[in-house]
Amino acid sequence: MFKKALYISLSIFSFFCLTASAQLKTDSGKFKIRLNQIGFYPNAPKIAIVLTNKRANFLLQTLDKKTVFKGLLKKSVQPDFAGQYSWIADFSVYTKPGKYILYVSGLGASYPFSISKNVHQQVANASIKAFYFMRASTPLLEKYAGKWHRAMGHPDNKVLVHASAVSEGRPEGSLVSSPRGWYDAGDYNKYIVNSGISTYTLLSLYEDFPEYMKTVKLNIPESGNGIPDLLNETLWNLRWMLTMQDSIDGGVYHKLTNAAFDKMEMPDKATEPRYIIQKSTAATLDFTAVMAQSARVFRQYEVQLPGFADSCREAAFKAWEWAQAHPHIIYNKYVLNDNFSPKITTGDYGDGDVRDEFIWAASELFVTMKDIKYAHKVNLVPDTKMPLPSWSQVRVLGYYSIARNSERIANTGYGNNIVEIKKHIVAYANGLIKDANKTAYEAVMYKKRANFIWGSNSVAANQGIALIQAYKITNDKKYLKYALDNLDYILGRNGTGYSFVTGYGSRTPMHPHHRPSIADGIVEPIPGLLAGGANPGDEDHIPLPSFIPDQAYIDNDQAYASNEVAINWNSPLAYLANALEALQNDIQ
Ligand code: G3I
Ligand code: 9MR
Repeated sequence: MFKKALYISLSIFSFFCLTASAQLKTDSGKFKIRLNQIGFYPNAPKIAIVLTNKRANFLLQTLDKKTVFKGLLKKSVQPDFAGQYSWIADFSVYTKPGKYILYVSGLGASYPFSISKNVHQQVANASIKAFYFMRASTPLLEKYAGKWHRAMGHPDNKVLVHASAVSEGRPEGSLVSSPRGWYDAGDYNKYIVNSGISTYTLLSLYEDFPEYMKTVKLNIPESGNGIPDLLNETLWNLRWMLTMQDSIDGGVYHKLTNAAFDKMEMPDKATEPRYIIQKSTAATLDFTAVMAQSARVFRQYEVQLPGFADSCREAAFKAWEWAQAHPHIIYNKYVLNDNFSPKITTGDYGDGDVRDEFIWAASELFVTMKDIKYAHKVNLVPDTKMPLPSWSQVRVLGYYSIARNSERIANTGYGNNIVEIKKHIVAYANGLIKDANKTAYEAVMYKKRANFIWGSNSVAANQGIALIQAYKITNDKKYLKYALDNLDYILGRNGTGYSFVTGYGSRTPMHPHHRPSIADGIVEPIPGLLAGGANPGDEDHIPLPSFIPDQAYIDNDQAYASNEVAINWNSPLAYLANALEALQNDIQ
């Protein structure tokens, strides 16, 4: 009976989906004109990608169909991953604020968009507010969460010590309290490794743009307490992270999790037992780095948060010592599950190579303590490689910190190395932008197929961060244009035609793999969340409409390999969107 009802409702659902997508295909201007669906800064570059096979005119029109600019499509220099050339509508010279559409004869009109100052302000704010919606251990009240208000889930004040996590004073099955923190993603678990880069990225947004970030108000419970809201939100996770350290030996647990992923239910219904799982070197070093960074950031808020910066610094020291003594404790789910029960089948964030974690942790301690001994403890620059940051590759996060704090550490005797690190960052950015304009979507993201992995949108956003670092080092405005191209990519100028941020754009994910968005009975998913993005890997085995790298995406709530959300994807989006808002007058 249930199955039959499910079948009928699925059929009706698929009918509507097919009808909707057929409609979109016939409404081909909306589908075939790919642009940032939010809009453009008046003085910045403005392009759209038009999927057509011949040169044509395009018109920029007001919403009441008045043509304000006319141009000719230009053919892309290179084809896309499917071998198709695209056509580019460039209307950068038009600068008058307003609401517009692009019209291409034979195709029709694009989605409407704005030309205005602060054009990304709302999506930028929402990308940080999204973290509030990810909070564990607290109810989300209507005055902050609007229609997405919900009951408290996961108090996490009685978390079981898993057999893998046993230590002096903490026998198996004993209880620890580890509340707060953000849910990692579409699941309800909390992982230190992924919290590391996510929290760092938000703190870095503050370190790079403190004056701008002080003006950003998010309407969260702490708003108005004298601390910028970005930092207030970050504190929610930092306070959780601090509880994940074993205060006796300084080691940090890899994760706090259920044994298996929860059903698609609301947080307060998901009441399976929670465990802290084995300490790991990666988690401990990521923790060291974030606590060291946090100690220097929150030093300025001593009045509001007496003692907090000191607690972070002490936690960082203890964690660093543990990592020295345990340099290769790797989280490996197979080893873990062969030796302990219950078996733990949630996310891994396992990383067998912790050399980059040592570099990052040492860099942050060096910058915070202004003490070169940390820079000498680990060879910070073993070679000239600059791997793009991700949860498993954190080396360059340390370099960004060194570069952004170069004045702070100017007298430590590390001088030439700082110059070298800055050069490497700039060289990396130069590599990213080389020939990016020749790609079919005129974006850095389009240079390599290999960018289209699980969480590909975070690749685009992290490339944007690298470009902004290069701008900060050189003051050369050209980098900002390329950073903006990748934001345009995320907001609609891409092979899927989606703006990947829930609630921001005309065609946005409606079915992200995100338990509250699935279970809350509200049509619109929680806003401000970045979907993982195009990924031909198809690890979830949900049939994709295409395996062409930049088109391999489906808005299906089971499709976790392309349509999940995650804190380490939202944080670089938050960085990129807010940084560009802060720098909007410099984009050329
Ligand atoms: O980096 C390699 C790349 O070199 C290679 O070309 C490519 C080809 O497959 O694979 C790339 O690795 C992939 C990696 O993601 C990229 O970051 C792996 O195949 C892929 O399995 C791995 O997926 C990770 C996934 O967990 C499965 O472990 C994602 O990074 C990671 O974001 C995701 O994280 C999950 C948590 O476990 C649980 N919570 C949700 C969260 C988001 O989905
Ligand atoms: O919901 C889980 C998501 O957070 C993970 O990224 C993903 C991959 O580890 O797994 C999801 O959980 C699925 C599980 O792996 C297999 N059974 C179905 C679960 C829900 O789709």
